[in-house]
Amino acid sequence: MQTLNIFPKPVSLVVKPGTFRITKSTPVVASGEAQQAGILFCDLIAPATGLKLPIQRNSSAQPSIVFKLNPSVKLPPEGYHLTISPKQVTVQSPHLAGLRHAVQTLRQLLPVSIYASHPISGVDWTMPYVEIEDYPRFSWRGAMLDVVRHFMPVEFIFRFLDLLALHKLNSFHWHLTDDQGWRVEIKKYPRLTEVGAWRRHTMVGHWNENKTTPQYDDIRHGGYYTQDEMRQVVAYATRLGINVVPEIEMPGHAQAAIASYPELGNSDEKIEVSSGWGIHTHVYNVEESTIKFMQDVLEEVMSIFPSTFIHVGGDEVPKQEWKDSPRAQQRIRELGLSNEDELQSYFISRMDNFLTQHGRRLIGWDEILEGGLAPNATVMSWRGEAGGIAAAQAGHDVVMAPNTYTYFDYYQSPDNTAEPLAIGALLPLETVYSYEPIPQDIDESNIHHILGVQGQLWSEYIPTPAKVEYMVFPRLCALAEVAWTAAGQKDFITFKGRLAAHLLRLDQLNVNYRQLD
Ligand code: TNX
Repeated sequence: MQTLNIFPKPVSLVVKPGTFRITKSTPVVASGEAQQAGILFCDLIAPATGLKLPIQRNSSAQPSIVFKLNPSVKLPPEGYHLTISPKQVTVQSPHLAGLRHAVQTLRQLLPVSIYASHPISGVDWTMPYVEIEDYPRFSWRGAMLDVVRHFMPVEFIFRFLDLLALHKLNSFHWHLTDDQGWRVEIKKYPRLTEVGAWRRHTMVGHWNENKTTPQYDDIRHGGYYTQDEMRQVVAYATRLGINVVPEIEMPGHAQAAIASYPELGNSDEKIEVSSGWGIHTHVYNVEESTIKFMQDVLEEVMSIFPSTFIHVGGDEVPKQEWKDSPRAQQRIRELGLSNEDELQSYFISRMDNFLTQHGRRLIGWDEILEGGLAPNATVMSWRGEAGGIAAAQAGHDVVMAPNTYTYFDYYQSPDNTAEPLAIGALLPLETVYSYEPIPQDIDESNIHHILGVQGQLWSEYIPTPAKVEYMVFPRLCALAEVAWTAAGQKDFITFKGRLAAHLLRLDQLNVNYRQLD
């Protein structure tokens, strides 16, 4: 009997003696919406097995693999029930999301070469008899990827989504705009990508070593995603059970947009798309025309991304330009506000109203709390947990993304010299695993506001997909378990053992993960 290593660890798992064998004539039985899960299963096992399993609507007598949407199975959201017995594999869930997670579990029950990209001969495609009941602890299980500081080709986005789904993560936060580039095609404002998607060159080495005489390479860098490509990404993600949350930064991290449309800025200074790192001083002005511009952008963004949540950034907004600008000061008075923090809140509130009117929900980094939180806003808490706690206590939803536990751009080992260049700090695997997303100081009645947890990959020092994989894995495996598995079921020692076996799957997929210590 093979060792069982379902990842993240399921709620309950009972193994029985015996195995179920998949052959070329094993039918997959699914009807209605459940067919989507059946097709996903067939598609995912086809490359390694070389099998094209027949898909049927109705059950037949022979051994078969059945996917069933069953509203009477009582399970929390995204839960599934899986039984493998001599005659039948049965997957049941009240929701399609649960059936999709079960597909990933089934794949993990097969021999590890199921993850190969080409047919492997001489393997018996068997799964042990099991009884599994499984559901996630949190509804937001996310990963953020910054494709601005370094552009990532769309093919890699598909691969990244595959890897998220494998870990039962369900939210892909796509950081699409920043000082160093604008990566979303917006039909109404073509200069955002004609100008804003490109920078002349890029800083070489660490920002700390570049403060006096910055060094740059001589390579133009950039790229963007067309609306068609982004729609393909959304479709691909949906099929895997992943929601794509786009992020359009405002009112800071705006230099690429201001370089494209200078009227969005606060001065006549000619600025370029940034080539360096750190917090930038150029922010949007708060003219009505700029608010309209951002809402036009959001309108196109909403037409591409069906996600309820739309991320508007809101982090790291230096207030100096607003302090220095007579126009911004006049706006503060006109709007009856008392300071620049409130001006930022005003900006975000206008977006909150706009998104709410369109049936969407605004989410932003915890700085959106500073001048007063917009009424319907959800907070992503990155500067530790304080912002998340304050927001939850005030009755707002929260996604926990504290840098101290979830920033995968930090070093993985205290011995930096043996590691590729990173932004700094230290975040070892064990620290990620130890994270408890529900802080002690939240009242019982507000705990439900903690939607979940998310890992972040900022890409200042991450120029290639291979390095993304190095920084993300295996830390994302730990985060997946933080997000899925009940706190009482977690144990780092046994996790590490299971992880070693799980990494064999990533080997088959040629994931460039960091080796375990
Ligand atoms: C802070 S986290 C930022 C990013 C940087 C990151 C580097 C956040 C909301 N803003 O702009 O890339 O630190 O770790």
